[in-house]
Amino acid sequence: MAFDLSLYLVTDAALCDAYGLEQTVEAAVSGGVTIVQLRDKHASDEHMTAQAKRLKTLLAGTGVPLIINDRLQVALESQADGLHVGQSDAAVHEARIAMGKDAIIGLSINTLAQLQAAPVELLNYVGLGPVFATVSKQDHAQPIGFDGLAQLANACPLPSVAIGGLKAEHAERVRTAGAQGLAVISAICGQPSPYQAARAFQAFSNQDFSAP
Ligand code: TZP
Ligand code: MG
Repeated sequence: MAFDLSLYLVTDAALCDAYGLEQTVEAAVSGGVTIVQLRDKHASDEHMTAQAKRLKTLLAGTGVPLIINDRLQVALESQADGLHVGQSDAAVHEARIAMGKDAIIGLSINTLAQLQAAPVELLNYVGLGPVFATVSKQDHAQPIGFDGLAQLANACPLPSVAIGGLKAEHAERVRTAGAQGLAVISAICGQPSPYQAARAFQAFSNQDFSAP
């Protein structure tokens, strides 16, 4: 499946609770989100698989892929479009073999050494960050700032998406640093209007929002 990293929504169960997970995703996609990652550090595989199946149905026909954070079994059972793994998560090799050549597989990267060690031939994109410190991820790695982002994005042979404390007003600087898009949790999840929150990212970008 073709994918566009321009505005990458990562869900958070607690933050999405008020508005509803499916309602948040639906509104955010109407507002311009181009790719969705279901992320839940606490749910059982069964619960997450059921949610993933509902999101798959909701996203059908929109061209917006569904990526699962960490859980290969959930991705397989829900027939999600891809999997995103962190440095200490399931092996990329295993995921590629299990999910096949068309799956979208992404890896989180925080340092140049991690980028150099990444199996880029098995990946479709990388997540670079955190750009800023954030309360949305416990024990996140050292923030890299826009300079670190630029260094990693420019050294990276794959499309990249920046993450960590990003808001609409950062869209321009992220693109200037060389990343294809912004990944966000709290700038959309838990906002009074996830639709307006997603739209705000386009207002801050005076360029075409799609990946080059
Ligand atoms: N990985 C690095 S930072 C982060 C993740 C999942 C959380 C991003 O959340 P927010 O609210 O957009 O800062
Ligand atoms: Mg992880």
